[in-house]
Amino acid sequence: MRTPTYMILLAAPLALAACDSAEDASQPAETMMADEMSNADSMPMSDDMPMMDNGEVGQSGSGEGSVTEIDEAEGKITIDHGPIPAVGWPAMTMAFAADEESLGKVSVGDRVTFEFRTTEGGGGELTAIAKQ
Ligand SMILES: [Cu+2]
Repeated sequence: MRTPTYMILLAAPLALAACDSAEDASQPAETMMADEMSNADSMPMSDDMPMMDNGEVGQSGSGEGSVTEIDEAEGKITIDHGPIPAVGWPAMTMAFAADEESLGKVSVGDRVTFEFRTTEGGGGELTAIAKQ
């Protein structure tokens, strides 16, 4: 898929400190680096409600946890998951948007590994899930 986000997060402050557009970076790349930069500034690693104000959308992450609830009508799988540093999430129980394929792969109580994309409002959308 895409380049790991943390590489960009680490590179962005250095690139900016080295003074703007010395390189022939394309416009989309510059825009993306600016976005990642502002996210790094506001990354709430230890806030009590980190999912509410982390507005970065489309970041990829992976984690593991236990399925606590499956809502087929709403297309959601709730997972009690461990910390996911790649997106700045602590351990928590949350509902992920899930397509039919993901919904059919797991049951309540399963230990799972999963991959996801962040969505608006600090949510996540599963892109892969499998029983451990
Ligand atoms: Cu979470």
